[in-house]
Amino acid sequence: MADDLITVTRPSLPDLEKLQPLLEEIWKSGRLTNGGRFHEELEARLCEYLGVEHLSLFTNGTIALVTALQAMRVTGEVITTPYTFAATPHALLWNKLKPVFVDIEPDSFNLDASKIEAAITPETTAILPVHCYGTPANIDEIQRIADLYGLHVIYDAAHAFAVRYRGRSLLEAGDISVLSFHATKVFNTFEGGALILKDKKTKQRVDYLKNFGFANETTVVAPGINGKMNEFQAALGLLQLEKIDSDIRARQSVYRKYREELMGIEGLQLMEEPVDTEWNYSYCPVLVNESFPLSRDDLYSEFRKQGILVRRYFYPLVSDFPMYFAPSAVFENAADTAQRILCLPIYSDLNDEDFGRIISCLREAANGHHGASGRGQ
Ligand code: T4K
Repeated sequence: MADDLITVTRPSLPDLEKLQPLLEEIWKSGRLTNGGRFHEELEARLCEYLGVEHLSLFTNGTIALVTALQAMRVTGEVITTPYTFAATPHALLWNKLKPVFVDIEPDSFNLDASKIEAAITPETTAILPVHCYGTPANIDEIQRIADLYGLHVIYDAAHAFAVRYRGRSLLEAGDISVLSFHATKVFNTFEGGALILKDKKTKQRVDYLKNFGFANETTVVAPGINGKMNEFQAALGLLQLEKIDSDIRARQSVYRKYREELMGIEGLQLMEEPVDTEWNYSYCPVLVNESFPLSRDDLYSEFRKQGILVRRYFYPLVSDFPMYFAPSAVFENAADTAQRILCLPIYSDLNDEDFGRIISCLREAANGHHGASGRGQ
């Protein structure tokens, strides 16, 4: 394997010198966590930037998701997608909720809203869709169903930082949206996350829940968790926010270069940019179709041999994990997508040389000039 690995993503970081004065301030004040000045400032700045009214910062996206379900007092069964990262259904199990998986649409990779109603039972209290790869889920239809059946909608928007849909923040959809600021995300604070909330009262409840349930020094209103973002993460977030627009523009340009290159390669299908959407280009998902000479897994191995660490997000399906597996459950589109998906490297400073290596590997595979044996051999 080559020394100069290309990974599926690489975090964007601010100049280290810019962080130094903020760290000095933290050191001087001795305020390290529990709602310090940087935490408060980042909440305000993110609301402004994202175009939302209420936001609560978290130590990571998973704890934020666990807390969102608790905040909405979700019980019983929750309808969700099998085509997602483990954190989505795990957050349900942490709340002793039962995930009920519903298949995805083949093009958007998002929950198929037309199949939700058939999965609703008297125990259903919420829908937990994912805006997979930052592509908006079918928010109108999901809301219509939720209103009809009296269900909560909590969006796992871990991939959807800064995504705008029909001129508004996508994060306004549903009762709560959950963001991740993990190192691998478009906007990162090393680890981190946030909840986008509809009103002051819910924001207050969430702020209590992420601090063990403390409403004040002596009153604990619920068995909350420690989900607080610390001052280091928040200070870093303020610097990350200064360059987020240029980071997204750089990702867009990488994505569009992929589009040009992939148009000439039979059997590879790059995800379409969603319509009416200001996208964040967080992932570069490609379907490896039957007409491509190599199977998805052979292409994956070929990349790895050349030191290019592409990923199969999301394979295997979470519904195939032992804690969720139901032998009779078949999610046709999700299963098919999980077998064909490959996420190519995308990040803001992916340079021309590395991009060239990725494309050469794809071209060689397309032309049969590689070590792998090809389909059916
Ligand atoms: N909901 C959804 C839909 C999600 O996708 C996620 C997270 C969550 C909820 C939960 O949010 P958090 O609790 O994480 O805030 C990664 C991430 O760990 C995970 O955050 C993300 N989804 C998931 C899709 O991807 P892995 O196991 O693939 O990460 P890893 O360590 O293999 O990293 C992938 C590549 O990124 C590495 O090859 C190199 C690069 N990388 C990674 C890290 C951690 C870096 O260059 N620097 C780094 O520090 O899960």
